[in-house]
Amino acid sequence: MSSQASKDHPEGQKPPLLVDDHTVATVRDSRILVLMRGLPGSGKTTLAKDIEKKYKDSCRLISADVHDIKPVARGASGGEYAKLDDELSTCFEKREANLVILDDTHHDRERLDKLFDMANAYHFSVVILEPKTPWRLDCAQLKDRNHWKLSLEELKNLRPTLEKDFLPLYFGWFLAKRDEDCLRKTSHEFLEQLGNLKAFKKRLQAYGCEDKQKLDLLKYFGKSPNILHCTAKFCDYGKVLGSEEYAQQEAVKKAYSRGYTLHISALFATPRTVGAQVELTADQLLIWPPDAEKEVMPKDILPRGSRAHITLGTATDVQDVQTGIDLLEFVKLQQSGREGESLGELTGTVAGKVSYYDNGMWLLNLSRKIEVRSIFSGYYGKPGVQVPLRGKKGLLNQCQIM
Ligand code: 2AM
Repeated sequence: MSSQASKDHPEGQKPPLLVDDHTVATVRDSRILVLMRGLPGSGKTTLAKDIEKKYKDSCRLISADVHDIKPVARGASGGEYAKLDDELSTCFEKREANLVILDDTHHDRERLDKLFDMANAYHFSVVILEPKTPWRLDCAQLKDRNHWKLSLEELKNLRPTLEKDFLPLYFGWFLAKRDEDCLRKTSHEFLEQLGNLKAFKKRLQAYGCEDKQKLDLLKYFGKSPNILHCTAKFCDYGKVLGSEEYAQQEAVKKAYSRGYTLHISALFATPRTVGAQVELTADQLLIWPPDAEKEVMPKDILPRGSRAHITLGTATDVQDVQTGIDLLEFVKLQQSGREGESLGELTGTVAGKVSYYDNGMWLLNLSRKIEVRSIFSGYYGKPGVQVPLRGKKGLLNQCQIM
């Protein structure tokens, strides 16, 4: 980092994707769109260039300044973004970089929505970064620092659109692309082996089939989240009570854009969902909301973190949120002393014992935990963006096994 930038962004305030080795390695295997956000002159460009320098060839920096787009308070008509958007979609389409940084004020909600849609379409997760410079909201100082020569009044008009944190639909750990591909493959393997298990074929009624019929579980769980993730806090863009307080927590702020390894101990399928059980580490529990289990099971006392999961697929008309509820049903049964009926073993990447818990609830206790790398961030786009569960053939199958 240049000495000026170092002064502007003291060590403790640099984002993890600049200073944390594990995060840097994870980012390199992810697809991420970084949106720089802040008033003109607040230090976005310095930070963006530092990130570009760190990631070199795997990174692409696209700047609104280069396209001569002046930041104005009212929603831009959009026309001035045509060239920049062309550059951005070409970059996504041609896979020119797996880390794309967009340097703009990003104060306009409509503009952001368009970018979230584009990121979704190309399976990029989004990280919003704001410079932490002491003058970032000080219009008097920004007046002399911004190269657009915006007046004090113009800056004051822009400020309200940028001083509040931008809350996502949910915060969570988003899997690195490479690890996501592996886990999708593992999930297919699980469903294929489970579907072929004699004991499963004998217990198909809960899945709306006659026993001994052939059920294609990959078809049954038709949809999967666009980017596999483990939700930490559902915020509904700030409408959920407590979401603002969650986002303000020091631990959450520190975690944002940081790389984490998630440990998967079991896979499960029910007539509604297929998912992976995640065992959170002490570090990860620091950003796990204390009421996460109570939110969906208010009457029960369940271990903290026991809802942590990755939705792998859902049956027709079932919402993703059901996966965590299904997982907690297993946890509740186990808490009451039910171990499940041991009905077989799976092999290969999904080696482990299969237990049956009635009502079509199957749990695979993995012999060896699966590790997947992820970045803690937010999902800011529209709800319900999904992809078909049956993915491309020939995905990598090299998940790291503990
Ligand atoms: P999931 O984490 O169980 O897969 C958008 O709906 C995302 O937020 C989904 O990933 C969903 O499920 C998660 N989510 C968590 N809590 C939710 C809630 N109370 N309502 C809706 N979705 C929720």
